[in-house]
Amino acid sequence: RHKFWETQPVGQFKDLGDSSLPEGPIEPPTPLSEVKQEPYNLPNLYEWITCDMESAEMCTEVYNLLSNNYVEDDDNMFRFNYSKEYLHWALRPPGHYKSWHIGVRVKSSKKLVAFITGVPARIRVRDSIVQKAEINFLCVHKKLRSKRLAPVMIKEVTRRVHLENIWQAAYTAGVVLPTPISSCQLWHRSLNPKKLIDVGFSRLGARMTMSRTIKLYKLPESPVTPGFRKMELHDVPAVTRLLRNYLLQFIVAPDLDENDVEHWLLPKEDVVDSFVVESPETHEVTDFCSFYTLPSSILAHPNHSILKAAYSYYNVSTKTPLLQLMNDALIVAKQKDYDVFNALDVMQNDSFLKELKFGEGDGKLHYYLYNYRLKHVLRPSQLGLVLL
Ligand code: NHW
Ligand code: EN5
Repeated sequence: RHKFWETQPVGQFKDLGDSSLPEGPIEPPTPLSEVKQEPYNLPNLYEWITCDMESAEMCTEVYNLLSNNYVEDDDNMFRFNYSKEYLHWALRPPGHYKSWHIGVRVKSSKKLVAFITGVPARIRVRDSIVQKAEINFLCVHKKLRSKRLAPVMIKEVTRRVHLENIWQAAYTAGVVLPTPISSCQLWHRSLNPKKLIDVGFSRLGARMTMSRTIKLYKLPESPVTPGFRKMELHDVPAVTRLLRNYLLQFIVAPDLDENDVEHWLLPKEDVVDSFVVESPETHEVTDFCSFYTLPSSILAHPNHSILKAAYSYYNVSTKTPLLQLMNDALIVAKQKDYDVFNALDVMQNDSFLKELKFGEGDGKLHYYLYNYRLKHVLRPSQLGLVLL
């Protein structure tokens, strides 16, 4: 069934429910001298490149490949359109390796036709901190699909991760592979219902008119929580403390230090937005919320070409009820002209999704670990990790 994945150190379907298998790494690390030193072979027409994401030209080539060939919904109506600024941010966290930004070109024309990336990160699984790569942006040009290029790309990124003495990875996908550590549901909160309906992202509910729908999703003009403001550089220590403490309750979560928080959560225009609640009395930071910006191209619509979507990222409430904090996040997203606010049912998100009028989407997101076995599949609420 899975000719490639059956050969890899990942949980296999046949082992699901076999709790005699130990939790932890599936294979031990090998000495670095035993890691293959040369790249895997590509079909003869193609060559490997390492993508210098500092170069504006390279960034544009990657952007063009992804904006034309990356993930679409089941009905091919929308395609993710990660911006160049977003890619630059996503691929250059503290300690990133240029060698993990991998492209494939056609030798003759130099055209970029495939891509895969890794970035380093630490993850906590129960009590163990594990160094890992987060793998993302696997993409093969539409005209080169089903030629078994993806397994070569995956083996090559694995090799380059191994060369840095890292032996685990995490990734998410909309498709089911051997085997998810958790399967999450995507939820959507309409901010601009008229446009969403016009472009086919959502439908007018039964017995609903457009004006009743617009009224249903109406939000206040500005956040209601006193002390709600944009996160600033001097908030990094407080946000790191809040977040580290909050994430302890989940079985799988990132292990973030102040450098990570500065990179991943300090606001970057049209890439990541973060807000804190600073108590007007004590000036303590008590709560935090964030979302990232991932527009989608609207394929084949006469009047609209871009859907502006915010994706819930990390949120921590200690004083402000989570429901109110997330309502304020919806309000600022609406102020900033997003069309829709998306969220997974991970962490404590279940507690606000229905009340804040999110609806279930038609897409799922499956989470995976490479070379790390868990005894049981996790409920989304046991997962404290959001990948880009
Ligand atoms: S998920 C988004 C992936 N990208 C897209 O969906 C974009 C549109 N699609 C494409 O570009 C986020 C192609 O369809 C792709 C497959 C390239 C997806 N993950 O070349 P073949 C990520 O980036 C398996 C993993 O003929 P293709 C996460 C498939 O099951 N495997 O197919 C990436 C089959 O194997 P099997 C996937 O359609 C995580 C084989 O590929 C997959 O031309 C990567 C078929 O290959 C997916 N999303 O190209 C893993 N989709 O065994 C990282 C298909 O079933 C692992 N396949 O026969 C960790 C590595 C690091 C370890 C470090 C220690
Ligand atoms: C790697 N980091 O399927 C990520 N999107 O629901 C790669 N559906 O937008 C993997 N089909 O339900 C990503 N509208 C996996 C996701 C791939 C993209 C995807 C889904 C997620 C999506 C929309 C549009 C569907 C169009 C037809 C959807 C309904 C919204 C409605 C709003 C009002 C209340 C009810 C729900």
